[in-house]
Amino acid sequence: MRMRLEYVESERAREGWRDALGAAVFGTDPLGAPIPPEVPHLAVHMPVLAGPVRWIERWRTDEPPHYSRAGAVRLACAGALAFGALSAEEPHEPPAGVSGLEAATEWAYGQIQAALAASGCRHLVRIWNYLPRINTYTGGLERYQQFNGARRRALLLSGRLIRGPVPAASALGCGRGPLSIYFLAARAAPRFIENPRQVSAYHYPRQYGPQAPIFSRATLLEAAQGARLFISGTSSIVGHRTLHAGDPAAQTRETLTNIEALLAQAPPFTLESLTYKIYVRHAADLPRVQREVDAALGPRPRRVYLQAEVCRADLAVEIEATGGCGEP
Ligand code: 3EB
Repeated sequence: MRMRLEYVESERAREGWRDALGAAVFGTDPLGAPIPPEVPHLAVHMPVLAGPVRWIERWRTDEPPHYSRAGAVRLACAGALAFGALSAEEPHEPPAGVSGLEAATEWAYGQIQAALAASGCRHLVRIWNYLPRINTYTGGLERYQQFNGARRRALLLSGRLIRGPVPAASALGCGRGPLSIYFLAARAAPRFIENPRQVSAYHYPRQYGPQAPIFSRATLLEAAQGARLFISGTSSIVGHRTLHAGDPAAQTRETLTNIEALLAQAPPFTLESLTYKIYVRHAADLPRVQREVDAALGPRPRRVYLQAEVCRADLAVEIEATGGCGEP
């Protein structure tokens, strides 16, 4: 089975849904995209930079998926792969001792666990997490740190590991809306790749929050048609420290160096062979980020830019990338 990742403008998205596993719509008005209701999808309030009013990120295969629902999770299964999407409102009156975001996160990850069991694709390969006000503190804890604690508790509760074989991930701030999560899962376990330049996220020291974020730096899924590589959101972090605070150009270069270090462990992928999703905290930094990205990647690789809060306040840019999914 082949797998394709594409970014389409909503005006051009009338076609191409018959073999769609799922989609995520990014923009200031993400709700207006023409997506067939059976296809799992999410709307993420996140401005597009240097592009159309909205990007539809669409995952396609070459066989018609089977669509279903497991609890709150909308699922599409094709071959040995599953795509799932769900959103979770934060309760105004959460159970005692947890915040609304923590309650929503624990509930969402419980739903995902149940959906994975139902789908037969037990192995989480890649997961995207979008939540509003990610850098805001409530009750003395940043919302990203609240999310980290709740994600960790939910994974432990469902009997999953919290280091080693954990999915590649992204976690970013969106403008508003519920906690929104989509994921790719597989019947077979992927390979889990760490970055020799970086402390594994699940081993970050406590100065970044009482509970560490749980994700692998990348996962690699082998298939008869070739491997697919899923690189987590990557930033200007070396060891566990942020480098080049206040210098978005240098942060972009460091981030790309981090991605190259990962690629060295995942042949035959190269910087040129990937598709990129680039999150820029301040729109005003876009030209500086673009200049570095263009210099490193050249004209060929597909890339989209979004404006988003990144999970450390001193990070100006974060880059995720995917390989082996139908790039040029
Ligand atoms: C970092 O390297 C940057 O919490 O799921 C990147 C990718 C980041 C995923 C997550 C966070 C997450 O720590 C932040």
